[in-house]
Amino acid sequence: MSTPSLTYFNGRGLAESIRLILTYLNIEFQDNRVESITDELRATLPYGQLPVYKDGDFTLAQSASITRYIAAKNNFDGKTFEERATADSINESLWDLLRAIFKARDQPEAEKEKVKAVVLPKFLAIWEKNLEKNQFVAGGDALTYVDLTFFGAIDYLPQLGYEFEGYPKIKEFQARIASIPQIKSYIEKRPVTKF
Ligand SMILES: N[C@@H](CCC(=O)N[C@@H](CS)C(=O)NCC(=O)O)C(=O)O
Repeated sequence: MSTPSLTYFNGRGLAESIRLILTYLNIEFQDNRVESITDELRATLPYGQLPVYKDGDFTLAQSASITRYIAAKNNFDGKTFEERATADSINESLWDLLRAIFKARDQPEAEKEKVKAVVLPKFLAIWEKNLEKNQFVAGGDALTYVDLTFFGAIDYLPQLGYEFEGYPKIKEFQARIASIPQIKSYIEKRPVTKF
């Protein structure tokens, strides 16, 4: 069996959650980090964009779909319909926040302040409440991929310029995931990137 490959730019962006899931699952993968999308590469991309995941003859684009594919293939997407749907729902909420943050990057300062003062606290409060009730983000009795995507997003916030305080359950969760041996070792070794 060939080693799967993940191709993205040299940054966390839309690919870090995929890297974290693969790392947690101890799946060896080629972490291809490109400077740009050459015409040759673009011709192989289903939507002309990155990330792209290749697993044998199977090529998959769209970051959230890649995470779900890897999770489903490795029984890491939840044990019940409800757990899987909750994982999916929270995963989407992470992207709602990250997309708002990415969009604000090219906007006037007031837009970034709005994300800081309104959008970010809204999501953090919801996720904090969830973790007051549940040990795992999707609510079951074991980790699922969304624990890793959630960790990836929370852990990314300071690099994106959004520090946060006052959410003890989220901080506790972040520390818990960061201490998982393979995640700890990955974080220690991963390249320091601009984005
Ligand atoms: N919905 C897609 C968005 C992919 C996307 O916007 N990729 C960007 C990088 S973050 C890209 O490839 N930009 C280069 C280009 O469009 O030429 C996903 O989640 O994978």
